[in-house]
Amino acid sequence: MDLKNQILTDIENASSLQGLEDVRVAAFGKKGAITELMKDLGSKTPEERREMGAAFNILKQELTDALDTRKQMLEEADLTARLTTETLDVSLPPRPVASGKIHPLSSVMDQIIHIFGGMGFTVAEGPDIEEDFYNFTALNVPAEHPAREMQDTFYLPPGATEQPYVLRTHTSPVQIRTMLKGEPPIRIIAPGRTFRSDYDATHTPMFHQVEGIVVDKHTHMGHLKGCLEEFCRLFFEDPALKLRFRPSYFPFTEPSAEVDIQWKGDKWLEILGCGMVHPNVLRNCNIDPDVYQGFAFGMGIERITMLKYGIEDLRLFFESDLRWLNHYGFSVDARE
Ligand code: 2NL
Repeated sequence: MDLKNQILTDIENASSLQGLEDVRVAAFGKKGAITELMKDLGSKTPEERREMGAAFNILKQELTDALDTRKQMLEEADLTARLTTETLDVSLPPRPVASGKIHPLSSVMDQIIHIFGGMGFTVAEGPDIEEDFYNFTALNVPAEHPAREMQDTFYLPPGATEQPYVLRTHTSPVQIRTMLKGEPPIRIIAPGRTFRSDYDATHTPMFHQVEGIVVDKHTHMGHLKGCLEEFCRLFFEDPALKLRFRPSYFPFTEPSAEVDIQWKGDKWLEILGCGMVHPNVLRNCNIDPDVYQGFAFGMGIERITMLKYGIEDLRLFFESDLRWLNHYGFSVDARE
């Protein structure tokens, strides 16, 4: 009993978790006082063993409970001490760490939104999976047009509806939806993913586009030229950049043009397509072409990203190669 009281006193007096652990080891460790007593049990008669064994179990339980109680108390005291002394300055800047990079396409998308935002455009979005109507029919693309061919367009397996679903081949359907929903004046850009069944050195089945549209009562070709010239000069960071408008054809614009920029003095490079919104497209969106006119344009984001940053291989955009991303990616801080 002396031993028991001694241990209980030691437990009570332990002032730290380590001190308490020392008391436990002194009692229950390999060479502990209680362990040694238990060893003696082997030399006793069976009756003595039974009696003493039962007493030991009670003793053991009592000491274990005392140890647990004291341990909990010391842990709580420890925590309270830490909470009152330790402080954390949440206003400190983060330590510089090796951080991730912004993908060049993400950066260019942000730049495009920023530039057109400055001209009063807002961003519109729509689904990647589109109805044939929004992707082709409303855009004045005739039923027999080659763009609708299975080889070029990803058609989804036919479902319960008559309308076939497609992966949008351009972001124009976003603009169709915007026109059907609202009233002019309209001034939006539609950046996003687009899909075409094509894969070689200059085509990937998924790519990015930004289209834009302006519809108002007196919108004309001069607005189109001024807007695109402003965009190209800001995007390529050259206030004297020369543009060339070449006549072209799209089913959804009339007249249509392709725009080239003068590159490194002598070369002309095509960078976008544009035109005045075809009256049929306006009509399909319940806009009266005798009252309203619009201009629209579309460009490939991969292409202008490659031009601006001298990226040679299109396919590497989508390989998720960390060395490539580290080289061409943008630091979060340096991002526009
Ligand atoms: C290109 C050419 C273009 C449009 C896209 C458009 C959209 C509506 C109405 C009329 Cl809703 N036009 N979009 C117009 C001309 C050209 O894209 O080369 N894209 C990569």
